[in-house]
Amino acid sequence: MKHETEPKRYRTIFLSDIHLGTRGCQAELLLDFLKHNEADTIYLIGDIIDGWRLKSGWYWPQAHNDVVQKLLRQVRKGSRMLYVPGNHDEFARDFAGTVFGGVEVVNHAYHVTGDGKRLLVVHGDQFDMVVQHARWLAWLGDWAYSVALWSNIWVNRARHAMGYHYWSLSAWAKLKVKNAVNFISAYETTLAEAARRQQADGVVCGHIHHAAIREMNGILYVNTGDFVESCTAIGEHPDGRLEIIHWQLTAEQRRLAEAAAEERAQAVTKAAA
Ligand SMILES: [Mn+2]
Repeated sequence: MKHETEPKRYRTIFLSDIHLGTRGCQAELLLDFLKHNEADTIYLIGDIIDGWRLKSGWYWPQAHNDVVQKLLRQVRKGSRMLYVPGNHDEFARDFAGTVFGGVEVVNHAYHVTGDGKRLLVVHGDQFDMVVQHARWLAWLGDWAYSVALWSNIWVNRARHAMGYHYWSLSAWAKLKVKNAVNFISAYETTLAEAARRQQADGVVCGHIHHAAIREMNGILYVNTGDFVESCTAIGEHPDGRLEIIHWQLTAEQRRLAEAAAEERAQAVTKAAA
């Protein structure tokens, strides 16, 4: 793997969808990543700890502790860390506006890049409903769009309260829609549109476990990917240039990741049935 060298220093690192507390989490690879990469600012963009999965059975090996310790060590060493919760760690949304061990918890953030671009930072699950009803909402306009955003949160809170798993449109669409590309592109369009509505130059999000950096009608769309299936992060260089960082999986790790993804897909099918 990587050689023992000084860690690489980025202006910013964006990470999401780590899913600590699940067997799918690539904690060892993430530890390796954190050992070799540092940043002035680190954004944790949701689904960092999988509270949904932990509720149905405690799984917390030492490596998952080590990830938390390693992240907090970066804070002690002077990194600014912002935690933007997602749907799997939505318990943390109740703590938005507070600071825990030097980590700022916020529901969304705006990041200004080295070259002055203003980027909306948000996990992205809030837009599942919008993706699903994109055509109607475009026709009905801003009001319906806002209602859909809110109702998605409440629909899932209600499902949670009744003991259902979070109903994930992304996972559902990946299963039901033969052409997952359609779903991904609808999600990307929706998130870029959300950034435009906020007068931002772009968006950095996660949620669909699909890393990307692309320009869409003048809006920059950035997705961090995940540390379950693809093991990717986004790094920002001092001049504002963004790159997808791929941290390699071994064959065995890939096998485990695929098994975990399959298990997750089955859980979603059950929940959606
Ligand atoms: Mn998510």
